[in-house]
Amino acid sequence: MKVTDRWGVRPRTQTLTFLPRTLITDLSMRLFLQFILLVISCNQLLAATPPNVVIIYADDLGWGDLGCYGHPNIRTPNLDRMAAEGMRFTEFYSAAEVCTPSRAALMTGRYPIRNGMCHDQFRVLRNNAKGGLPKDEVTLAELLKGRGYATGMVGKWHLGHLPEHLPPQHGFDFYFGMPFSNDMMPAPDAPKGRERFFAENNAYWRTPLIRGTNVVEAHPDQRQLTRRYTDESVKFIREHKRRPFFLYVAHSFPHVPLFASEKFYGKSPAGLYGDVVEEIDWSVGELMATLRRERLAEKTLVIFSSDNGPWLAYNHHGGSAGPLREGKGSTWEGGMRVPGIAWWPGRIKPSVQRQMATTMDIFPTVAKLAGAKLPERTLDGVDIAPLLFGSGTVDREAFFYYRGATLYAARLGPWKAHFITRSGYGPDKPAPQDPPLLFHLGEDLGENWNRAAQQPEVIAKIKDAVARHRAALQPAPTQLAETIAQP
Ligand SMILES: [Ca+2]
Repeated sequence: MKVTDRWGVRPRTQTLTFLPRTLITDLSMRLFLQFILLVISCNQLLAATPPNVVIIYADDLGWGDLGCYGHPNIRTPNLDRMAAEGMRFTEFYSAAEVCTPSRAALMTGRYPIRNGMCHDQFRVLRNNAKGGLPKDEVTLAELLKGRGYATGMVGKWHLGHLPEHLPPQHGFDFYFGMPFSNDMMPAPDAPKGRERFFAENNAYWRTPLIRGTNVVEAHPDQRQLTRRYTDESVKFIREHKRRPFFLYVAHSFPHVPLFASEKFYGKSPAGLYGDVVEEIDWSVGELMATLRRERLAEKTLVIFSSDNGPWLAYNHHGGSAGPLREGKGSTWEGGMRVPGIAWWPGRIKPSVQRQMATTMDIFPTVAKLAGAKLPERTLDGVDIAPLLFGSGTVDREAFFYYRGATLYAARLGPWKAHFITRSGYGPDKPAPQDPPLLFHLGEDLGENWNRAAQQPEVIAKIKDAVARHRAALQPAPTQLAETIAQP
């Protein structure tokens, strides 16, 4: 019998008495087909249902700090599993080299120069800053809230600490965390300088914990921070499992000063820095286990990344950018290329993604998945759904490396031109480069071999791209300079 005959609809007169085997086969096939149709329609329904979105953002975690990015001593089994089950990006970029501008870009999908969340001298919002993310910016939380999402944030905000700038004013229904970096309010009697950082003494630090817009603890025990952020995140997921939710978990670590809970302290072969990263890895594992337990895994896009590269100025308390040059604060690759992992079982295939992507891409990508209309303004991120779901490439002309409000470098395809160079935190002054230094990032990951003399036409193309970017750019007044009287 031909397959097509079997698949045909048989007359109802046929009964088990006459043709039992054929009919059983026929019934099985019909049931099988119905099952297939059900699976297809369920998949279509799932595809049409806005996914939950979880962004886990580490602070100052380097490109080379995870097992799945090649670190030999820091044990990160949960992030390694996330990478093995999802998509691990080799060329994932933060839009800035330090905290505040990086977070502004993540929340808005725009270079910080467009909303004033950068400054050449101050670099980040200080603990006496008056400014914050401008109210007329549209955050990812506001966008998703408008689509009926429950929105929660746990951890370090650093986009303005005054009540009018905190997460509840920017679309988050729930907030628990630190308003800025964990080193920004040292105790008055603490030792000065780096000794304070290496002392491993929680009494030296006073960055408060906030719930909603109220300070709930003035001197929290930072050794418990990662554990407490994890507990709050797990609780948020459980409480909102029946509707689409957006959860932004921004860990305070491995930004210095480093602290880990008793369970992790002194355990890593990589020292205290390893302890801290291994505790963050544990935290990721807890969130993933919660998603699985609550049967949310196939409805949830989880993205893990870091706000900038490792803070090399802190010696063994700083991380590693692996084969990349320099670290936090610089526009060399080590300052801005960071780990990037995307996970969504059933939608994202296990793979290594070698095309570039940036934290600014999350905004338009998630907006589309949620069926949200993009705000009418220039976005610098692009929809990376074709990369995530394997349907093609994305149309991205160039990537611009800003340090503060100044463009230092630009990347076009595999080529990167440095117009100004400077170490992240060294004493050196900005060094203009004319002609610019030119590196091929595919062949020369460490940016060691200047090819400018051989590739004048590549430099010309990059200069054109920079000129087009500048011509269309309207820098906003900075939010980072003005201060209040006292913190
Ligand atoms: Ca940072």
